Amino acid sequence: MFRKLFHHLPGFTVDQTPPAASEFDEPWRPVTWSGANKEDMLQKLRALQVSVPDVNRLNILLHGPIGAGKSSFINSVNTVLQGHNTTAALADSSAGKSYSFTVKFKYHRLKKGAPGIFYPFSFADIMGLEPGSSSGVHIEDIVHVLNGRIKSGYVFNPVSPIAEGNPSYNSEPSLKDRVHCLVSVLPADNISLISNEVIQKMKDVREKARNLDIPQVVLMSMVDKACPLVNDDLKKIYTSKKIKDKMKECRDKLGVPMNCIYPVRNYHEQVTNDLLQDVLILMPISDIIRFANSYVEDQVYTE
Ligand SMILES: Nc1nc2c(ncn2[C@@H]2O[C@H](COP(=O)(O)OP(=O)(O)OP(=O)(O)O)[C@@H](O)[C@H]2O)c(=O)[nH]1
Ligand SMILES: [Mg+2]
Repeated sequence: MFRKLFHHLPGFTVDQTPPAASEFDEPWRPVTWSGANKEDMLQKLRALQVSVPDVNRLNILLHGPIGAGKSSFINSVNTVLQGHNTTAALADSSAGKSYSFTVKFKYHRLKKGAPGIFYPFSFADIMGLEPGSSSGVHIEDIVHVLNGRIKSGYVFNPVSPIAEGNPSYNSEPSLKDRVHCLVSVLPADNISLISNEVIQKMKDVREKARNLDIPQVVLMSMVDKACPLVNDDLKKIYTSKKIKDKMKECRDKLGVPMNCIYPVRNYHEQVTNDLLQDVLILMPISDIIRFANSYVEDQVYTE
């Protein structure tokens, strides 16, 4: 306003710099948004066989703050694989919730065409990490899950971790019971609001997984909420500066390299599949499954 009024006066120079662009000219990570690429990724998943005969299924564990979109991601994987809307791991839409909806530990199997046939990988999400030591899931419980000591169906107790002797406690876990890839989920629209305590818990879990050599991936959900450009056109995911900034925030908070962070838009309102959304979800799934498979292979063949 001030500039507008006085810019004609001698000695008053107007800043001619154009406003910073919100987009890069070229995507900084290549994506092939075609139906053929989607089919190719789906075909590889359909053909997948676990490299180790004793491991019939790859176990993928998702962890992260309450409402980060963990259950929605599992539903999204199912939706992409089935080609239609599903509700395998119930997600909760109640606004502003401060408790976690997912309290039961369960690996969700993914149906593969014919009845009774499942993909050789499954996903579990762990009850949201909450600030304070007396709420949310205990770090000891997460470590038990990583080691395969907690059986499917266990309901987490926020007061105390599982005890030996509990019917859901597996005292002799083997490679097939362990977690084969750990996925940390952060919401793009809210990263800065996540408490340091929750971030520290996530880093602790990551460190425990690292000690067990478990491969790790970070998913950044809610990209549509974080960036209007991406909300309008998902193809702008790797040209949006906002999204790259949010990914850098994830990198700095968790201390992970950019190349293991994947932005996704979960299925949560739509009932029909969208090609762009499917491709963006299939990219991390393909890598997660590949990392998990090579982890079990390494555990057996390099010992
Ligand atoms: N716009 C948008 N909403 C999403 C996305 N992912 C999840 N949601 C919504 O966010 C809310 C929380 O998602 P959930 O999947 O229940 O989150 P969660 O991490 O499983 O939460 P807890 O089990 O409570 O720890 C739900 O209302 C979802 O519909 C996304 O990518 N974009
Ligand atoms: Mg959940």
